[in-house]
Amino acid sequence: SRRALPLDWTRYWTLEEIHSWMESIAAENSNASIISVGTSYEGRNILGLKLNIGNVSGKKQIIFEGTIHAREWISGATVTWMLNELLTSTDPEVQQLAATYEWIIVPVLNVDGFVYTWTNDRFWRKTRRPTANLLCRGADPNRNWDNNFNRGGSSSNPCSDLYAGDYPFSEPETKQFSEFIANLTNLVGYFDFHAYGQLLMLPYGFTTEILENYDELYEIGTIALESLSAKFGTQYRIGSIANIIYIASGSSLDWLKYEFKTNVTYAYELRDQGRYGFALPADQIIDTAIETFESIKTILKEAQIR
Ligand code: ING
Ligand code: ZN
Repeated sequence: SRRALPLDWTRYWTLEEIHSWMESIAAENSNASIISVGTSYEGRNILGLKLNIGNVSGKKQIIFEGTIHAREWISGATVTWMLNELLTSTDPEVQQLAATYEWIIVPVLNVDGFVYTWTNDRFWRKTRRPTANLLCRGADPNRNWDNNFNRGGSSSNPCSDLYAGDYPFSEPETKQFSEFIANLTNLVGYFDFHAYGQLLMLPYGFTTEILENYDELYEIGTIALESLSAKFGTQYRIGSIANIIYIASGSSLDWLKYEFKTNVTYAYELRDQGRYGFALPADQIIDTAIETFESIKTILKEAQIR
């Protein structure tokens, strides 16, 4: 029996609501299908939605990764809003954008952690897999990727929020998502959503060195932040992870850039700047999503012409 579906973004949705909402989209829309990234440590499905208008093969693919960190609820809320916008917008520009790419959208990657933030600890960050320390569970899924693993900005202590994990890809969520990504044939863009701090971040986290197409991504990102702030005046800063926030090794963004050579790679620290932090009130979801989507539209417009 189908439950009543959430119809708006005036409150945060549970994992069940997010998943059943995606399932109903896939059931009602021939251009959308459910993708299963895999199964979490606690046995939950990690679900995403693939949107391919016209079901054209060979389209360039773009990933939105949401909620790799459990407590960053605005991440999944922003990602679901943007998915809905791509599906339902009447703006010809958005409709054209939606049709240009194949969208791979995973609102909640860290499903176990996310459920735990609803049931036990609103500020849980990590996965929920047991570690060598009986008292402490979970690895930081954004330090667990197989690229410069545990070489700065992470911890070997299982009780730390930055625990890199027992070994690279020790967590089923990161392992299966990386395998899913490695099987994609046309990936051109990767967007990763965190909170909070209002930053637009580029690779790398493991080094402060400026590499590959940093200058191009910086230039595009700077223009994108103008369209972001044009909506509601929200101010962001841009820079590489290691330079603008801190050294962080083993992240998904570094892996995508370094191992997978994805051209357009950005990570967001969404609203706010610390007033509410992870507990961003739900009445800011829609404006956060609107301004974020403005910046993404600009990035894809600018990146295409280069
Ligand atoms: N911030 C991110 C973190 O994992 C980040 C910053 C993003 C680092 C992308 C590396 C790559 O620490 C939060 N708030 O989680
Ligand atoms: Zn995060």
